[in-house]
Amino acid sequence: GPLRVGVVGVGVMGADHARRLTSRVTGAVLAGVSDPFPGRAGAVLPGVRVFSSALSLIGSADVDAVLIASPGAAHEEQVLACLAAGKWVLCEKPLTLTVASAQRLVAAEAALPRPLAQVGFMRRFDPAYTRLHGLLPSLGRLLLLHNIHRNVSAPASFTSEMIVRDSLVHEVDICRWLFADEIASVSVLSPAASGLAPSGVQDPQVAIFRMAGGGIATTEVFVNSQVGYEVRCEAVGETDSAFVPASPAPDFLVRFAPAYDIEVQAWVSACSHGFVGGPGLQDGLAATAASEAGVRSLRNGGTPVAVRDFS
Ligand code: ISE
Repeated sequence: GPLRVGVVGVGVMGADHARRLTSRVTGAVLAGVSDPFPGRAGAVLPGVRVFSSALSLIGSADVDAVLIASPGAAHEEQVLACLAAGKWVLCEKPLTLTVASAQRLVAAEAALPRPLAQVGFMRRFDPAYTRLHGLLPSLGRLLLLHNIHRNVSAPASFTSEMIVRDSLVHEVDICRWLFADEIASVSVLSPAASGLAPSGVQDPQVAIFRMAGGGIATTEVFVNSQVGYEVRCEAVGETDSAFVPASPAPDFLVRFAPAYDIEVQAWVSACSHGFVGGPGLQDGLAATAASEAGVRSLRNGGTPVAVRDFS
């Protein structure tokens, strides 16, 4: 029968995934949802089954696979519960907020007969990014990446640190993937803050990643840009360049709808065939290590901070 998927956390992202699972994804059914706010859970879709907690959903005999869309701080306990129960899991980014926490997940999965977890770095599934990845061999050795990542606005609760951990983390993963290399050090600079960002929030930020092999990636991340949801990526090689154009969208749910659809469909299909593909816990750990360095750099006036190497 179809893969029975439970969704943990139905904020903006989890609610979108719940709708995706019931409408556009084939081979899966939505087995139920959980959320700390039960009213929000029940309101996601008519007739949806609401579990009283994340752990009761994960432990349910009616759930084969779990899509975790709770905040990052809740992920460790929930992913560990999935691994202990032998459930497939797709965990939204950021995997965890600390390296130690991500390492516990990697260790728990390594003790299992096979990997069960995928991390929600959906840009790897976006058609424009996939195309750029495919063009890389024709650009000569990759030297530089230039990224722009703008949101119209962020919730008032979105701190300077979250700009690194929740937003910039996408470029962290994309740079590791496109360079096929690890990030050696991170600098996060704070230009003059926009007066339209909440007071005290360093927005925009400019990040510089030095790759272990010598490449460099620059990223502007500006989450209260007012302008639109704009994500671009230009790759500069020795002989040619290519880019992911900014395709105008109001927000990430719209801009990356195809990426989320392809990601979740690929996950469902893989689990149904007994494996997980896509970015895994090791990628989540590497991203958390880079974010940790980024947060430290941000606090230290943009000085480069070395990234712990777990490759
Ligand atoms: C959000 O969590 C995302 O993942 C989006 O892709 C990103 O653009 C946004 O800045 C984050 O808050």
